[in-house]
Amino acid sequence: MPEPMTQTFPPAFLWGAATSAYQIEGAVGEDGRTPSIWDTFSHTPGRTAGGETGDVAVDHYHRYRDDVALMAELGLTAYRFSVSWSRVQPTGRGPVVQRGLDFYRRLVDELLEHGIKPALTLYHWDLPQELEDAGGWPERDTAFRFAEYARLVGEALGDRVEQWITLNEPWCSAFLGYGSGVHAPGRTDPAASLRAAHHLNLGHGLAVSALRAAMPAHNRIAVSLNSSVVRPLGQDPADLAAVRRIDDLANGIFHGPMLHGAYPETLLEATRSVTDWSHVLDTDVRTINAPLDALGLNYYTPALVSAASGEVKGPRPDGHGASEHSPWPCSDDILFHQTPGERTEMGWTIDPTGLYELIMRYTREAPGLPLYVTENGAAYDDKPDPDGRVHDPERIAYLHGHLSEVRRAIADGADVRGYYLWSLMDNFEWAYGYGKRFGAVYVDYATLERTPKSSARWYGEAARTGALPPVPAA
Ligand code: PNW
Repeated sequence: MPEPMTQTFPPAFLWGAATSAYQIEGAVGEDGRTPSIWDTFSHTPGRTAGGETGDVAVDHYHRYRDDVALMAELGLTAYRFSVSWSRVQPTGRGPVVQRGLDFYRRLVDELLEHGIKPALTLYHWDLPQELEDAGGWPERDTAFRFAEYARLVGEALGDRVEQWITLNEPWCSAFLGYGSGVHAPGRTDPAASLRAAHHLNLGHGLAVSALRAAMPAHNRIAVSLNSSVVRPLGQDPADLAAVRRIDDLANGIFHGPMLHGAYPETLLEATRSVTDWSHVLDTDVRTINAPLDALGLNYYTPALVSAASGEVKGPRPDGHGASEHSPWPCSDDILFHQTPGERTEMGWTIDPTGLYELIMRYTREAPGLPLYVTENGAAYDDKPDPDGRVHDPERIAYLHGHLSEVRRAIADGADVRGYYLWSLMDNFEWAYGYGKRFGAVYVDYATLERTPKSSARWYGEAARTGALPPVPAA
């Protein structure tokens, strides 16, 4: 049977957009906020493209009302944002700064008034610098600090935010932050990256329990993982073993303890040369295994790997930025390849079936757990036309392709409750600075004026009708 012309979604499906605090807020020195590791990192020469920082970003801290009004005008029904830890608890410990918390209360109230469901991420990579100075995520205490911060935010906003996300992409925090060093804090120590991963897990588990105690029982708690789709270049056993290793390091290291109550044995074995895992205490995995109400999947592109036949040195094309240090501990015998096909400005291959595979995998591995696509999107070199409009047919095609796969997964039995496109508007793309535009809304960085791209209109129509509009001819 041919595909029906209109692809409809369940009536309660959430049509959202996502952002994160450091990427959009600016106002880094206001209302008591202190530096996070991303302030320090972006102000360190050579760390970000052109030395760009989030000092002003897109000034969302001052423009949030207009931004919420724009979301409502477009027709979005959900918005995923993150809280800046050092705005709320500047030293990473001790009492809250009320002015910092108030910003998020105002933002949430504004969203609710416009009928937009907030989804709050507690940690999107901006650790208070003071906690990094005390050792950061490789230190066990950071997990306890995170749980306390989670409790404070839960107590303050649990009455108005129902959807909570503990961590965003702990893989990036651990392995780009402490392994390859392309993200803050820029450390390059494989053993520290593995300890960081465990303490992020532990912080997540402790935070889930802290939130449960601090909030109304009907609130839902999730985590957002950049779960990778890892494919073998060939079919020989060495390539399949390479897939296994990278799958353990990308996925199993988080969803093992979170969803199945154990780290994969193969992961522990493969990393023995850098850690004996003695930082994992007996009861930790039980703590991390705290029941969740939903799982967030962030998806951009699949990975394609093979066993290396010779010695490999230097940066490798794994799409994780340029560094001589690999984010993958104990994996110098594995090669990353470019998946064939069209790519976005990030150099990431467009592969919507990967999203289907990912959703179906978690449908099998975490039966009964509702799924959300908490990030998916593409960077393109968008420019306004002479008339000021911004046409981005590539992004519409990207969104259409991926949303079609979400719908196919739902038709095949997956319980996907919503989709958050990355990102609402152009913003600070971490080490790449402002050069990579992921927004559905264009931002003119000279004036900070916002202009919805044609993809924002297209997506808004999908949100309003619950079905994918046709893709305009390019
Ligand atoms: C995610 N990688 O980042 C983040 O959650 C967003 O803040 C970010 O803007 C977005 O995706 C686009 O990059 C990632 O190297 C950064 O695999 C790097 C990787 C994955 C996700």
